[in-house]
Amino acid sequence: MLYPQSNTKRELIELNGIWNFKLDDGTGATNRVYEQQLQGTIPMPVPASYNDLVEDARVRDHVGDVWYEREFYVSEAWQGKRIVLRFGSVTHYGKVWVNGQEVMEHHGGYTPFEADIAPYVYFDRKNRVTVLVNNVLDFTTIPIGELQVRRDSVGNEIRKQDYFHDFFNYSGIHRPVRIYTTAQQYVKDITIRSELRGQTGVVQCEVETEGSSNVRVTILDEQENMVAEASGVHAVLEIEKPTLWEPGAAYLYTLKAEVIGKEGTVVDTYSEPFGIRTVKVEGKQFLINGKPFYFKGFGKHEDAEIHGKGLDEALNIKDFSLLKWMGANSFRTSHYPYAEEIMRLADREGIVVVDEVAAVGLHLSLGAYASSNTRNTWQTVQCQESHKAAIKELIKRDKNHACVVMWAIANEPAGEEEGAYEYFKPLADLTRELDPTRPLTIVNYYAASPTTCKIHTLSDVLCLNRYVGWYAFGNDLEMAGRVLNQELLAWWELTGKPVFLTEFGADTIQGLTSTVPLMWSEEYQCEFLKTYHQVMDKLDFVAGEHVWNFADFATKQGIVRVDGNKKGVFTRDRRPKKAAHFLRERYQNIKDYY
Ligand code: BDP
Repeated sequence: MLYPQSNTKRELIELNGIWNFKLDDGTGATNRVYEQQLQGTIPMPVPASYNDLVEDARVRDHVGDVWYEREFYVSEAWQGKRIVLRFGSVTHYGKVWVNGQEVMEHHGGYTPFEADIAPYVYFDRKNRVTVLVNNVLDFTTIPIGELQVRRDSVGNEIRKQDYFHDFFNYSGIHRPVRIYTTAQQYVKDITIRSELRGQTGVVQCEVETEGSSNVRVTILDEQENMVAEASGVHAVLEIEKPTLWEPGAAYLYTLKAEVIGKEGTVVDTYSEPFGIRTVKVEGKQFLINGKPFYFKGFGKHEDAEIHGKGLDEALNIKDFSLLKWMGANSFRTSHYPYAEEIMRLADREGIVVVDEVAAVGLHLSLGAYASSNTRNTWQTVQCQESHKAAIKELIKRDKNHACVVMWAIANEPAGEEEGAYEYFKPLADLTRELDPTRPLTIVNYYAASPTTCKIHTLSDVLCLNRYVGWYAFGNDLEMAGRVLNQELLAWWELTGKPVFLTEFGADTIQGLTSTVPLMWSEEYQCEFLKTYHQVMDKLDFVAGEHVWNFADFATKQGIVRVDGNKKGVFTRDRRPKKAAHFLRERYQNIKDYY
């Protein structure tokens, strides 16, 4: 799925801005409200989550359908072209009508979808696009959730959305909405894989086209000099002594694919940036360009005041600036695919990314998030098909990003429960088949220990989330250090694979300080991190560390969360806690390659 672009053959317009919005009362779809202009709407920005934008708990906590609508024009000059309407993401389900006619629907809240709307648009008057957005999570969706339905004293139905992950269920049209045009013969998709043979960069390129398979492929360097060219939909191009994409020193080539029509003229063109770099797991090391790379950074969230999970390019630039200020070189897209704009920024800024699908909460017996009746996760969920679709869509979207060095196909699933292997084996096989060039991981929860975990053989890197010193042995960091050390050694002895601490952190209230490290204080967060550092620094099979979390973030309400999760090293408005300064000292002194 190519990112939309405008160029000499393609035009693009943005449909971002203020849309009409209303909550659905449960009857909208059956009453076919999309056939007319919506009545009784309020203004709502796109992209954004709607939850925090109206001073009404019914909006914030709405469960079910909502409606978005706006008008748009298409140029007369577009007649005869494909006119593609594309949503960067709609969380978690979207159905779209143009001028009252259904054009597409999509399940899954974090990947793009599009359709050619040319048959439905008017060229001589205004058009109307109507979107139904639904935020219900159940055991068939990714992530999973459970709908609780009860009646109040007067018999009205009350729906509550329960879910098993620790971030707020923000909903809405979260990413840009665009229309772009192409000719009828066009570039559908491009897959680029690069490797190094001696001093030569070998770039394999597959171009999927519609209408004509007469394709010219050229590679341009950053100065736009042509460095290689070929023709055909399967091309192998060579670049002598290429400049590699390196962490902290990104270099992006551009692959330009041109579709040649009958008369020998170019009918469509698409330019895809890509980097030349290799990744490989070898013994205890994670190699980028053949050198052992050490991950230092964070688990993040797409989360901010007011916007919720809506794309905010200013926030993203700020976050990348903070990552650099910290000396971090990487982050994980915990716990869902992030906006394409973020991935492009990471490519350009040389930040390494572990790319995660939204398979989070697949652990029905997990601590405070467990529902009252404990169930075997794998006998209860029915989401393997959606999970497969989520993996396919993620890889299709992100396969050409140099920044992506590993796929995380789930976060903290119940790896210790019967049925885990049977659930994950086909998913791991699928991931490897779709992308044999990158390692994969299933991020581990402590209950799936070296003695109980049934799925560690499926991961190339053992990514562990650990909270000893917080949820267990809180206020006993000495003991926490010992437990952690023992467990890491046990993993290494069992598997011989690199260990990557993908989460560890302590909730910390900014401004709560103490002379001795008391839990929740800024000092405790520093001491907690120090305990982990001391353990990891003695173990040469540890290939990385991502602190949980980069910044404080919103969660569902509950007795373990005071205004959200406070494990951020930065506050939600991106002010540094003491730990940011402490960690900065460390990260600045750890080299990307060791
Ligand atoms: C881990 C989860 C993460 C939570 C974190 C926490 O992966 O999403 O936010 O714990 O409890 O289990 O802070």
